Amino acid sequence: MLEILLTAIWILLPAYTPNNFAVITGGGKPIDLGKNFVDGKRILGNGKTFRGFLGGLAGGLLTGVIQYRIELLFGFSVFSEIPFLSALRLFFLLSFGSLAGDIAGSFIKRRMGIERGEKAPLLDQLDFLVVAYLMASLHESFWEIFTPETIVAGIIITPLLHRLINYLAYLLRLKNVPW
Ligand code: CTP
Ligand code: MG
Ligand code: K
Repeated sequence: MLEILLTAIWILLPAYTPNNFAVITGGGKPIDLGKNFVDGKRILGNGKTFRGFLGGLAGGLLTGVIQYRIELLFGFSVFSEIPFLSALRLFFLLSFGSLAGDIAGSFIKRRMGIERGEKAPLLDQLDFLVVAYLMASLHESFWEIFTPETIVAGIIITPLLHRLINYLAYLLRLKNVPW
């Protein structure tokens, strides 16, 4: 049980860290270029920026590469089950999927009339995860690394971890609100 939880967290780290890196690197030109949707509200809002996206992607890739090194160093294999370049493509899919899911979440929030930075329970915590899973499932070795148990464990544990991590980011004054 604990092993499944820890494995799920380990596998999902390249999907978790992009949003934290985005908080640090974000700012500047918004991805929606400041434009409104047909409903007169912003398409995505100022919380989704190119710099945040690119920093997040770089951060997710870096996380995966470090994890791969740690596995080789300490002699266990989750990602190192597959060759490095193949793992690198999986890190990309997890990070990119995470950021794309976060953008999709903002799009939905704006359509629901929820302002940038306002919380949307469950949506905020699962948007990035669902799209990260979908993107990762495009990888040929997806089922060598993910199991149905780790996938379900990820869905259960992520909202809890998300709250914990955002609260820490808030305490560290990286975020203005604890969600
Ligand atoms: N961020 C960014 N670019 C992204 C994602 C995040 O610049 N693609 C930065 C922004 O500074 C954002 C912060 O990370 O404010 C926190 O991300 P998030 O909570 O997803 O954004 P919110 O500001 O809460 O906006 P939204 O309501 O649209 O989720
Ligand atoms: Mg937010
Ligand atoms: K979000």
